[in-house]
Amino acid sequence: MTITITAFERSPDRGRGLARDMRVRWALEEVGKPYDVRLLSFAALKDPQQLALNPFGQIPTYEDGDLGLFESGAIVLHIAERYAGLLPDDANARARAKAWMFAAIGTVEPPIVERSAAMLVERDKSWYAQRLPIVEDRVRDRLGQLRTHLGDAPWLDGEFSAGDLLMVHVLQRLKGSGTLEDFSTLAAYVARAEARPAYRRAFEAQLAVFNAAPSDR
Ligand code: GTB
Repeated sequence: MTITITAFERSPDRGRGLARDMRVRWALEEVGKPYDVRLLSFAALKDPQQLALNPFGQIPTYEDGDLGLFESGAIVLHIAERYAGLLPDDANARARAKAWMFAAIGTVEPPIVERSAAMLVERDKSWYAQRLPIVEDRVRDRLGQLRTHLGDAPWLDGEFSAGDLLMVHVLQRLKGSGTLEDFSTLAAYVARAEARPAYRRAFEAQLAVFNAAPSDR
């Protein structure tokens, strides 16, 4: 039975690989598992069949035989636990890699998403000029702490792991804003991950979907 994941039929990120199916594609490429993709419109995300897989009506979902999963972090963790290549064998190193997965999603991603959301929906609000620097500072605090931890190391804890995969995907949302670029070691960390063949394959696959979508551009 082939693994099936879901993704946008036309991603709002315009093929930049920022939607969360990219994490799952990348993880599957890292462990060498082929997968099918069911492409969905925004409306189809709310179909009963899709809500049975993800009650929040979002991509990505993951199906493998009897197993249906949602939440990109849980899906990447499942892939990393089931197939070799994304978690170390040593029990303590494995636990630390999982801590980095949670840190990416639970500690670093929230201020980055808050910043994106503020820029998207609060730009015309009276408080925007006051609020944006506050939100931006929260992001920069986290990036500074991450930079201190990373130091000169290539990855967060030894070999590349699922923790790096999620952290890099979280950081990518800041690319081109100037914020990530101000933290040159983190920008280099992201670039190092993007050079991985598995990342390239996943990126090209999601880009091909966007390029094939009917255009209203
Ligand atoms: N916590 C969930 C997870 O990690 O799986 C969050 C999943 C999620 O946010 N999915 C979004 C979705 O399905 C797509 S990825 N939204 C449709 C809906 O809620 O109706 C989020 C996303 C969208 C667009 C960009 N972008 O344009 O840059 C980046 C990220």
